Amino acid sequence: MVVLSQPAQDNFSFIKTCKPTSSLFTGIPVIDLLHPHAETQIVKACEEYGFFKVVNHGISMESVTSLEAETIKFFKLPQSEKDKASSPNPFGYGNKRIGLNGDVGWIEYLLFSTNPEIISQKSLSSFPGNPEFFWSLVNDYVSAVRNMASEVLEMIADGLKIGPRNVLSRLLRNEKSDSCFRLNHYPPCPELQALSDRSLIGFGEHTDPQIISVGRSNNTSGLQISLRDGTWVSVPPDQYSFFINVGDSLQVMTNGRFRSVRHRVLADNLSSRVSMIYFGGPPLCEKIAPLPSLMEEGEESLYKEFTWCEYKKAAYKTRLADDRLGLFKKS
Ligand code: GA4
Repeated sequence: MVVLSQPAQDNFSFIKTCKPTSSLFTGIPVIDLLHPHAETQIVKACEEYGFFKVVNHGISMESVTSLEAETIKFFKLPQSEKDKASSPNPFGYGNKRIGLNGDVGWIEYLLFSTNPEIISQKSLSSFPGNPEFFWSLVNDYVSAVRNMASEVLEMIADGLKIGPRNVLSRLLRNEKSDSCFRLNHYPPCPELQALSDRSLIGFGEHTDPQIISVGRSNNTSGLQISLRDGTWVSVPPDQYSFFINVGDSLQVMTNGRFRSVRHRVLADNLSSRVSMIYFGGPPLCEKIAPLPSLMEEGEESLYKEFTWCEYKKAAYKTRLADDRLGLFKKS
């Protein structure tokens, strides 16, 4: 069990709580990427849950464990040191505040853009410890995960029987891909358990705006997804696998066939949760619209036309739990 120190300010009265669910959901689709019918299984999982776990993913655990170890070291630093990593507007170190519109959670995190044009040298030079080493671990990890996510998107194109095979993956592989990466630390909160029988919300419910997200965590539970009927279920942790979720943009590109999954994270009472998530997004100027090859004859787009830049701009004006796609639905 990893137990890191608490973030500086330990007043949690302004952070939302919910009833803890102790049982873990056993129905999460598990996709073996080497299985001969993996493509069909992935499409089914994206339609039903917008979420699945991948095994036999080909990513070396070495890059995962080294990055996790450095991340834990970072979050163990004194608050004053962590604050040097620049504040999250939106990239940098953040503590409890999420986004720009008043959302809070029982979390501290590092949020980076993977777009080399956006990574400012300033935030890197003020980063405590050995920023070059940290950055090289992040880069190695992100390129491995981006590769795997691109392969999954190619399998999705195969499963949907549309071409070209890179119709989706080209967006992530594009050097202008506007993707980001976050390292999260959800400290344990034993005081709250002593006071009541509630769980603190680490990261409130939301959908991811991008195309596809690839996450993993240490062996601590907390991630929950919302099923089609609105029930929240807890995802069993698995530190050796990756969890993939469909983002809003992929829901639009499949004209609603795939589901951008609502999810949230609850803080654990006793152990620290450390997670790393890559959010694969398209280039800023990319038009987000249903793939023509997927549309049936006479089928109309459910959404108004927009570029990723327009969607992102609108998303950053919303609160975490808002229905962002609702803003772009045709009436
Ligand atoms: C949700 C998915 C990613 O974590 C993220 C988040 C971003 C942020 O933390 O700055 C947002 C959130 C996320 C969606 C709505 C806006 C923007 C916080 C928020 C309230 C990095 C992203 O791309 O969108």
